Amino acid sequence: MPKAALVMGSISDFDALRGCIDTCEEFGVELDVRVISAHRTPDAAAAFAKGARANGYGAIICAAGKAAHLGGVMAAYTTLPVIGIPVKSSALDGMDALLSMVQMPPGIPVATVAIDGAVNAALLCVQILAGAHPELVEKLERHREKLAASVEKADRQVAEKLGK
Ligand code: RP5
Repeated sequence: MPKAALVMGSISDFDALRGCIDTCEEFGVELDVRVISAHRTPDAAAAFAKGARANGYGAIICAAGKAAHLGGVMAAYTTLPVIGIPVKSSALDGMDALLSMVQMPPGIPVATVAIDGAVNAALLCVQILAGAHPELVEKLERHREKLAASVEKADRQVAEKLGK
């Protein structure tokens, strides 16, 4: 079974991450969900990242707010792909977390999604895992078809509203 980790910096991030958890479940990805802080439990963050590949994860999703260093710290300790979710948990509405995550120095990338972009983080994770788990490719294609169908439905609804 494809397996990934979702690590958040604080339990206060949890509600913003529901979409990530639900989407991974929808695709049949085993997701281990943890709270580990780059600042408050730095040794645990390093140990988790160092052991992640041996523990069977295909990617690590890191969610954090404010000075969001969790993704960068995890990425420094593993060659697994790290996906960052900047969480809107500050007076700066998540811009601080976005810039902390996305502005990584060359050599240590963090694939950063939008502020509170939990669903896209999960989809990107599934796309990465699909490289080693081809059964996910078909699920991704069906998901895209559903997206297209919902846009086409909305298009018809707008036409009806306008009496066309
Ligand atoms: C970050 O600081 C966490 O990811 C969270 O978004 C933010 C605030 O944490 P708490 O003070 O609510 O624990 O490290």
